[in-house]
Amino acid sequence: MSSKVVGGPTLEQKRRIVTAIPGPKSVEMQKRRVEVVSAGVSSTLPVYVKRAGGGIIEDIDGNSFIDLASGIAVTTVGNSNPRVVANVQEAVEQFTHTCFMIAPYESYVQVCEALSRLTPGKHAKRSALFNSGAEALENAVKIARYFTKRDAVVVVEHGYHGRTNLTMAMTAKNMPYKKGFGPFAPEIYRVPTSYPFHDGLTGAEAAANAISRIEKEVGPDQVAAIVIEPIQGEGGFIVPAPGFLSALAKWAKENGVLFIADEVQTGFARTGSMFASDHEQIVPDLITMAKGMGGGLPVAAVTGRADVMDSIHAGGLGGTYGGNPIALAGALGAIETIEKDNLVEAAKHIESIMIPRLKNMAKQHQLIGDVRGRGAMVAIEIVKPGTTTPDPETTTKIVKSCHAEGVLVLTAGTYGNVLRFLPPLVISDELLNEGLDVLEKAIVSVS
Ligand code: PLZ
Repeated sequence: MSSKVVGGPTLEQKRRIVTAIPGPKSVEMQKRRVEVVSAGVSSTLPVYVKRAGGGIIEDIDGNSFIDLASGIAVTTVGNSNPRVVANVQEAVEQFTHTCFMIAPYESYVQVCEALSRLTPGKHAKRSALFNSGAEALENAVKIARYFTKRDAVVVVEHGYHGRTNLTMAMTAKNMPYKKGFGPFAPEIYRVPTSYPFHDGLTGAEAAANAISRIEKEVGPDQVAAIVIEPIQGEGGFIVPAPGFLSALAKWAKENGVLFIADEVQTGFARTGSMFASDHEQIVPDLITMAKGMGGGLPVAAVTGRADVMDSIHAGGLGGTYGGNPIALAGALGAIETIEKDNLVEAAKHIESIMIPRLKNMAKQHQLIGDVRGRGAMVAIEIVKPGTTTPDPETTTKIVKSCHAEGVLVLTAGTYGNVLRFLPPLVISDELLNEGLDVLEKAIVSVS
């Protein structure tokens, strides 16, 4: 990589398609890739990235895409954000690794201080740092089981929590996450969620269904924790009906069950508040975080009640790389940017542009069954016109058309019919609107 190549905010903020997608250089690269990279690892848009920043990703053929994905809700502060870059450069020259379990360093403490301050609730908290979302979930479950001396873990329909053995068991969807990869970890119980577009229930009704299932089929005194995404991500950007989460949290408290909010995708300003739990004044016992936390570097955390987190014997939590100093330098840059540049407001602003425009499109195009989301975590559900029947084929067509026109969008959902938008919070209004123009054209072309 040439040292002259700069991405980040200096990258021209302009969509530009100069070749077929993928372009000839990416096609060449793809030929090399299939000879060495496992076929089990796939890419949504097989254009090879040269640089990225702001709301743009530029590929090796010179095409520039509007980024409505943020590497799956990771580059919330923008790619190569200046504070992230400066912190990482400084840290990498000081030391690359000592292992916090061997010889500790300040950035780990600083990040945990920030997590205590930013996560919901004013109670005493402690944190432990890890490398990935799935690893944070694994540890949250370990901690909950240890503290409660109970085994059962309750998750919900359409939930996503990762690809390790335990988190595959916690994840709902078979393809592509689970098929053939079992047997899965035991003592995971899946109960109904709140999915207003499909179940038509109030939050209280949906919670009553879930709680009844737990009480009848699992037994409250067997349950260590309920683990739930406050807005379900991979499952289709499902915003639960108001009151659903708070009813579950209340039931958990009354039954000695820990309420664990998986904020891996929703955390760090993404939804127009620092954490999605804040929208319903939920104070989880434990929170799992990753993605947006690191500004693009791999770092994850579990933060929670001090009595729970400190119940673990010394040495019970850890890992060689957990809280790696380079990743933490990135995290400190990302957190500082979110706070100083008020990215919570930026996410609300993105919502104020996207939701009305998408609702307007839904009025004109019956294949948009639902428009939902909060902040810069927004989605539309594609259905057979006038019904709630999922239409994954049309969804794929829309996505392909957007990609060919230089707009990177992702799908989600158990039925593969949700188009989701996760722009970096630093995207300009112009690029965001242009991305939506391209989307609208794609929808018209398949209507
Ligand atoms: N919990 C809520 O969204 C990761 C998965 C992409 P890791 N979501 C993106 C894919 O296909 O693997 C996620 C999440 C929630 C946990 C995770 C897992 O986080 O960092 O991917 O392990």
